[in-house]
Amino acid sequence: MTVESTAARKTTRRSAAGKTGSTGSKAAGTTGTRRATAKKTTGGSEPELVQLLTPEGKRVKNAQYDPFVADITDDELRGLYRDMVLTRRFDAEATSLQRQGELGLWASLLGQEAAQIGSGRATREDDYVFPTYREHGVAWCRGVDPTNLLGMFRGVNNGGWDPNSNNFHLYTIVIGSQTLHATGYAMGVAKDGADSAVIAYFGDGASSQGDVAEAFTFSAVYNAPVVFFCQNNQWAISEPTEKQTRVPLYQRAQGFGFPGVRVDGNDVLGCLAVTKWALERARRGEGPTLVEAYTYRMGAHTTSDDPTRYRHDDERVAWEAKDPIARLRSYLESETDTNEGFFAELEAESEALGRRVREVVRAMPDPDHFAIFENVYADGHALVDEERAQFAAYQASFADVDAEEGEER
Ligand SMILES: Cc1ncc(C[n+]2csc(CCOP(=O)(O)OP(=O)(O)O)c2C)c(N)n1
Ligand SMILES: [Mg+2]
Repeated sequence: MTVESTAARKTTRRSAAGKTGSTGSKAAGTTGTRRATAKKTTGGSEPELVQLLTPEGKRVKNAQYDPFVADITDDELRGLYRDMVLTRRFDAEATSLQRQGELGLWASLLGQEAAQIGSGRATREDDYVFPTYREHGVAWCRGVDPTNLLGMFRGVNNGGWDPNSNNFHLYTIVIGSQTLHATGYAMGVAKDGADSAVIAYFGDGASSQGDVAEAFTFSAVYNAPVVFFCQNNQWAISEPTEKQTRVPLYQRAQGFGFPGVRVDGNDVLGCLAVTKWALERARRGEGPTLVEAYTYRMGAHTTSDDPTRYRHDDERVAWEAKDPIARLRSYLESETDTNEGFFAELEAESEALGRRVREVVRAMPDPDHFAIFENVYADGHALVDEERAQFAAYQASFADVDAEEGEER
């Protein structure tokens, strides 16, 4: 039995006895009712976690998933490390840019680098990816220039890249809806007779959405070649996972008739292997898979959020010991011939990336203020015309003020 499941059972006993335990809901400052503290293991079997690399950087054998990473070279391992370091650096830069007023908002992926790089590197060029708004690491793997991710967060465009150039769909803010887009796309892939696969990213919170349940049903009955990659980062803004489910999320798949697996989301090798396995099942026509990457959102939900209002810092500190980048570094240092020069060069490359991101963002041109009205209906609409006129009058009111100020001077 895992430590986690032991703790969960103890808490279940405590809450069944009518006492409040140290649960997520208590940490959130709400009263711990029996209903709110119902544990996720109720009704499900004990959670199993696939892990190929421990937090200490030790390789663990796994008969089922080892074959999917058996031929990985030391150079490729260094490549995964580089991906994670550069993604984290880019993410930190974007957070700073928001604090400097250069971006309106940013959703950090801090802590989720292994889940995203492992799964992203498992995809093939002809696969199609449907992300949420936090998949900066997956975008990196798909070859989307990171600066293209920033236009929407700066408010100067509605996306910033052509989805079909990299088979990486635009970021989706409507929680869970991309799982349906992915399912429909995957059904189309199957009809075309192609052997590519589709992967849909979503979060633990999104798992409660009707769209996700519909996507599970449709993909199962149509045997669609889609992988549902759920990053369980333990929080949906301020809601803990306990408020989303009574069983470990990966076990939900069973009820829909396809396999589910929980992988250590901070283990890049594990995520790579499990996602490759799931994508290959899809390619062989064996239908959907649910992968639950068990990870942690180390930062705030977005730059508009303050997690100190609803979670204890000791939780974050505990997850820091499972850092995805540190564990691969330990492995590289102890098990491969990776030298200090590699890490030093990567540091310089990170700095250069940060500089480029700053420069590109600051140089992004402001959009035409009226463009938004042109992207609503193909043939125009009376209401949009009315709103355009109202906005034009509003803009003109500033021209009057400017003129008056000019006269005073
Ligand atoms: C349909 C819908 N409902 C509510 C929201 C507001 N919202 C934005 S993010 C979020 C939480 C999502 O949590 P999760 O799925 O766990 O993803 P995470 O942000 O943790 O990556 C919510 C409720 C939304 N964007 N769309
Ligand atoms: Mg979440």
